[in-house]
Amino acid sequence: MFGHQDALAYGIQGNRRWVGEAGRSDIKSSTGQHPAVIGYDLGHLELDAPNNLDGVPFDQIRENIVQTYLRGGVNTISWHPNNPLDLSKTTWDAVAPTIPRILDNPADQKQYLAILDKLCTFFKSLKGPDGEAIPVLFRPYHEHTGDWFWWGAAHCSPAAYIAFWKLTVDYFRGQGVHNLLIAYSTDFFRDEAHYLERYPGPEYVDLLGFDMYHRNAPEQNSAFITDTRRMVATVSELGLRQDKLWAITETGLETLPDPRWWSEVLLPIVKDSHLTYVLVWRNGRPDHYYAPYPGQTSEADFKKVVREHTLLLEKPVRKLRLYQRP
Ligand code: BMA
Repeated sequence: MFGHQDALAYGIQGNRRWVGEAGRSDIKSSTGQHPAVIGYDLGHLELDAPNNLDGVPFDQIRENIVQTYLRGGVNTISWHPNNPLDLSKTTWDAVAPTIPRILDNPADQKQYLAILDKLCTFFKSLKGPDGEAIPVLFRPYHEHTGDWFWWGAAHCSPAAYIAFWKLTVDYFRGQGVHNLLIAYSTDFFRDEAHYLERYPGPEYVDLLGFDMYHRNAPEQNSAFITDTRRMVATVSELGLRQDKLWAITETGLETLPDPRWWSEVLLPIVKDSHLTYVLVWRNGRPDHYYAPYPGQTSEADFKKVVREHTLLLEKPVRKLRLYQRP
């Protein structure tokens, strides 16, 4: 399946943005259908803000999750939270030692769990027309092999990260949140041991993923393809062994200057990989986007790959009837 972050929230139109138009997505404008997988982010829900960190109203996120579920698409949620112990610090501010404090200090832990309560309320509010809970793929504390988020590798030990993950997932379960599939999603990793260094175990994860961006095209094309294929092989071997799904949870080439990026870079990576999905990041601004839109340089190539290969948009996925509605 092909996924796009914030696909329904905004996009690019020439050198401008469009924002919040019901039923619109850049992929649909190009191909006639939405992506099969839609990504959302809950960053700033912890602040009780009306909009997420990229300006998308939470009410609109909820509505788009419901509508996507009804159309037969798949919803995945990431979270770029501010620091739970100092909400004035962003997701990118290193405030050591946040995780050890949450684990060891009861007052700090209480403060953290109060933030998780806000997510519980949001997850429980995802209901279909018959009151049924809508399943979503939740991907917390991602890219943790990197150091740029407060939960990154430089800011806590592997044991602390694992304990923190278990605390979080156990808390959701304890609060009766049962509509989550959980994605474990590193950034770049060297090998299986590195991938598994902070893995909380098969009881706490449903999907094995990683984020990997293509930078410095075209010089880095073959290195990107080789590295990413190697990482796909690792998660697919592990997925088969542990009976988990696997996916490329974020990727893309910013502003897509290569007219054949889809067929010549992405396709060699995803072909025959049995990945559940590959998601490209958001079409945030004319200088920060990862999916084609009408008139974009790589649009024709994207359409060709969708037409000729097994990169699925929403319509064929809808026919699979992934969800059995009661
Ligand atoms: C990053 C960028 C930021 C954004 C963040 C969370 O990769 O797109 O502009 O705020 O993701 O969506």
